[in-house]
Amino acid sequence: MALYLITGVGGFIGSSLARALLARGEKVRGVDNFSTGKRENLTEILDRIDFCEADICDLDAMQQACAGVDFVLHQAAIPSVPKSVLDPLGSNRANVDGTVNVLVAARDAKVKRVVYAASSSAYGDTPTLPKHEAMRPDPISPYAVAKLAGEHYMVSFYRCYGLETVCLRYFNVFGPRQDPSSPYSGVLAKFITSMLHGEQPTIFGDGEQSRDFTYIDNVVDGNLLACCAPAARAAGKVFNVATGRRITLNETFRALQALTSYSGQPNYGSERSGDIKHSLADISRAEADLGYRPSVSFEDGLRKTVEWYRGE
Ligand code: UD2
Repeated sequence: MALYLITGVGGFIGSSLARALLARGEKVRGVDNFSTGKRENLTEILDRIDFCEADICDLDAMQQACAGVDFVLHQAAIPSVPKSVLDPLGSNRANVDGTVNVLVAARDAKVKRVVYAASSSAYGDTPTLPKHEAMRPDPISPYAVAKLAGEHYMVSFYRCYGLETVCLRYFNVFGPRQDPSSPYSGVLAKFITSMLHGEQPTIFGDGEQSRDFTYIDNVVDGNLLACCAPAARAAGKVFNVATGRRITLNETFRALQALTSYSGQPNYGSERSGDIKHSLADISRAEADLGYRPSVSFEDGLRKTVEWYRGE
């Protein structure tokens, strides 16, 4: 049994990781400042995790949180392209300063490995598809820059201090518990909840932008594999975690029409600043070095997610 620290444990991804680890009989400690995470996500597991309400920018709190920890799953972030365009300083503070704090605390506590929630946004709008890890990053939004800076810090802490770090570039994660309520929420959480309520969703742009939408269970698998992969294959490296298929927002809307019985049409608004047009991952590196395989397809994940929001 190992002790895992999850930063951002109240978030959609962090709380899913906590559930999966508890189900495997592992010990979980978690921190969250509830800036984007939610207490409700922890309701039925709070008595089984060692939880501390703390900000990752608080170095003392991170040092306490890292004491005795084997693995850190660093998920805490302000995860939004448009929010970072409005508030680049806030994005930098949480996503860069916070990450360096976590790394310093993990290094000093002699944690075995840190797995970091990196972002597909690092690739930017380069025309080459699929995106593979050897490509030169070309971030557009402040969020993408901050997430990429976090990756570089991860690699730097491996090179300079020998702290084993693994960066997982998540591609548009979706699934149960993703918060639909903020204007900055992920598109699928927003679309599903509005369509289930009979409300018209808004597509920013022409809807022909595409994403490699990745169901949460695949991301959980990626994290668990990243913790146990041999250091020679994983430490100091960056991996795409995705499905390896892309779908446009227009296609997604039609798939959701069938699943939610929404009969209206989308409202088309103006394109969002900082957005990228197409995103698709090459997942061969994660397959080869981590033994990663996406176990849940986009269609199955979408169905499970709709069922969850419907309360089934
Ligand atoms: C980026 C990253 C993703 C993750 C995420 C964190 C890319 C390709 N992906 O996601 O991996 O790090 O940031 O937030 O950079 N949209 C609508 N209507 C809405 C909401 C969104 O049309 O009501 C559009 C939006 O303009 C975009 C697409 O849907 O074209 C996806 O938007 P998103 O905010 O769900 O995720 P994205 O791609 O910014």
